[in-house]
Amino acid sequence: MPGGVNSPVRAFRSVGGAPFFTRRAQGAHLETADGNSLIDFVCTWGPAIHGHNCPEIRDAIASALQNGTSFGTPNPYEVEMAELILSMVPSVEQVRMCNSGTEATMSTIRLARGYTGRDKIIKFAGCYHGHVDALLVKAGSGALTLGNPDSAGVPKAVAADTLVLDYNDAAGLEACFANYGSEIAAVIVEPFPANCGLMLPHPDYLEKLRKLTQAHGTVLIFDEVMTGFRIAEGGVQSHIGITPDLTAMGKIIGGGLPVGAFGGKREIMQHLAPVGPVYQAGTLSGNPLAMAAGIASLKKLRQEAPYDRLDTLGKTIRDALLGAAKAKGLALQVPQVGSMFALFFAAAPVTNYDEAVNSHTAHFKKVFHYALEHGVYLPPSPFETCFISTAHEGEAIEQAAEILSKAILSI
Ligand code: KE4
Repeated sequence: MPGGVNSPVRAFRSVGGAPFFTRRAQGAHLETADGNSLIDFVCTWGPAIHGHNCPEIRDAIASALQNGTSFGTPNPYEVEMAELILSMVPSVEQVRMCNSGTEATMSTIRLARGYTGRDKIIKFAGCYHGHVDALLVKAGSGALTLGNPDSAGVPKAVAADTLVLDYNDAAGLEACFANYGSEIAAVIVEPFPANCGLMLPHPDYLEKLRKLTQAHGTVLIFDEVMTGFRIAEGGVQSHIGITPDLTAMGKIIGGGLPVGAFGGKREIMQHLAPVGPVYQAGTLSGNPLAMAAGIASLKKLRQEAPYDRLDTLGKTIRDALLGAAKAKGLALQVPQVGSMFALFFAAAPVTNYDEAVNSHTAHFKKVFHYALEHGVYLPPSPFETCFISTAHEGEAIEQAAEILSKAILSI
């Protein structure tokens, strides 16, 4: 396996050192092949909101397994999943299941282009939407110049239809729409960007984005693969009261099994094959095991509504980190929303990609390794977001707060 991993971030290249291997996961902990137990703040990058090896999810998979692993036909599980998603995310009038967040975002882009007949799209520096060619693009020489590939293998011609703007730059947004408005098929955004640490919108920024897209007939896509069902039952869009046209989803809705989904306005979704001209497909889309796992996860969220509890856990960690940084005289920002938080060693809140990359990443690396040596696993990159599960409640969050405080003091 190239780099010994099946996904690059797992190789610890951003923090140095060699990754550990996990043999088992339970609740808030990973049990490593070296016999260590780690309090996990990666939560398999988001899905494990109920903690690892959640009994309800495990039992749901075991029960579905009695009926086989995959049918390749419509099945009751996918109908129940669709009904659950529609009941939890009001902006979603129709939904299509797929097998990863990447498939979900890729499909929303193609659907928006097919629906509008336009080619250009806008994304934002620092936002990650999976490894979609059209979205592995970095900013051109100027905000109004078309993008350049951000990965080998992405043709310039593909990148050329992607405009990359700065998140939170309302003026840049207005200028771009003034220049290209009628040519822009879609804007895709992580409403709370969580792939370059965690960033929050300036007041009215997302409202401005909604107004401009509405005015120009541009499809507004919220990539809620991470934030969906995590920030609130209805994701960021319900938390801030802004309705996108399409939403990309993933992670939590698979309960740890491979899954993605995208959905939104019926008028747009009706352009999808077999009803409309935009092709999209998948052998294992709506897979009964992944659906059973996701249904159990969503039902548990609906039943427990754990969001206030998760926010309390997030604030416990945030306050411990900020308290230690103050005692140490270190400039630290800990953006935190519910069960998501990040660490930026910076003097002021980080509100865009450039500010994120200019933060003091060497300090993060020291904190990462101190924490790991003392039994706490943070994401192995300063440009990721930490996740908390309900299983962290009690001893795990208290232990982690203490260890992370000591990690800051050890710098
Ligand atoms: P997947 O294709 O990895 O299921 O989802 C892609 C994706 C789409 N949109 C957002 C907002 C995402 O955060 C992701 C994937 N998240 C990363 C973590 N930053 C997954 C970890 C990894 O790549 O190994």
